[in-house]
Amino acid sequence: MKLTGVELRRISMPLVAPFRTSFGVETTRDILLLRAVLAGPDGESEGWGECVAMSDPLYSSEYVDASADVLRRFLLPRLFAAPHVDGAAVGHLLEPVKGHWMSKAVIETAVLDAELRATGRSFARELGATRDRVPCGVSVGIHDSIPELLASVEGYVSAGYVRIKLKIEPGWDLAPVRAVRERFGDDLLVQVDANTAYTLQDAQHLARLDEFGLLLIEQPLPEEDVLGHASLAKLIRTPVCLDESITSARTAAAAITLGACSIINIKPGRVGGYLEARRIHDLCRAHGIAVWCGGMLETGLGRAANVALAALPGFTLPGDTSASDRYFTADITEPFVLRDGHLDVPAGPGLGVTPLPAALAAVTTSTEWVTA
Ligand code: NPG
Repeated sequence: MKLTGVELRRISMPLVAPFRTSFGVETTRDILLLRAVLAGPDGESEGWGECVAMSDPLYSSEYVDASADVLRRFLLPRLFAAPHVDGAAVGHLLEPVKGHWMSKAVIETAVLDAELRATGRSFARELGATRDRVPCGVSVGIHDSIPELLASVEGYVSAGYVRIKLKIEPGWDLAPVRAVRERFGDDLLVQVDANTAYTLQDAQHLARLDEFGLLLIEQPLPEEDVLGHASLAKLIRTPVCLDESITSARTAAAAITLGACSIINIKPGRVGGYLEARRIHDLCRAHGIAVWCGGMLETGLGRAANVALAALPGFTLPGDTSASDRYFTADITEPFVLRDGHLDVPAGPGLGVTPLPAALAAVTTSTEWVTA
């Protein structure tokens, strides 16, 4: 197939409630969607992808304006110039461009979606999914007070979420975790996520989380501090999980070898796409490292692909794959609905979902058509 054109579409999606992490507050998701059009022997096909980059480079160095720019100027021209493009080829064709994992991921996903739609195959099946529904966790932001946090957690627990992730930062760690344990008991699956907010000097303090029987602590130290995580893992009993530090199967292999983590959060956008995400899954499975699927406040489009990935056999922990209504009052696809703590894995061709035209139009802030 040949890539003939790409639509870059920006949408603005207000969140149902502000989402606060150690690096900032999200109130509206400013999202870049990409629609790829390919021509093949049997005619044209098109596919969609959702870029997970945020407005500001605070989670990682990537941000949405930069993503549109690098796609326009460096990534798409390489693909337009290639005589043959399919999902498996995108990663190789874009390898000379350094970094920009989220931007590479969105075009690879759209090409895969187009290719699979054209041949009637589902994304989940193609990746190697072995389940038709996945258990779901929910990520709970930093709140202004413990009572407000407990009210939020209460709502999610009664909705059926099977695992709670609490965002933490210095000054908001032991007390919220203790309060959630006291209120909901020891059986609730609870984990924490620091988004790089601590240093190795905080090891003794973080060891005080040990008594709460957490599933894991996610990315306590800076992205580049893989050795620091290896040291920390020896000083605390809570299993260390990496997110920001893992940008490829290669960095995952290094982190595992160094003993920096016993669990990995796989976010396809952070590692350049679903095919690299699958390689990390395979690597972790071979090494006995548990994985789970992270989230970046995606719409139904990105969620469909994440849920497909989360259905692979090595995803043994519930992911940040929450239902549409956890994020938005109106999703751009048919909403993902939590049933018995699970989301169904889409089974139709490609991602199995497409944006609903009216819903998409209502949130679109700009569109741009890019060709060779
Ligand atoms: O449910 O999609 C979701 C959000 C899960 O906490 C979540 N994501 O650090 O993992 C993270 C965090 C995040 C959110 C990161 C927004 C970057 C931006």
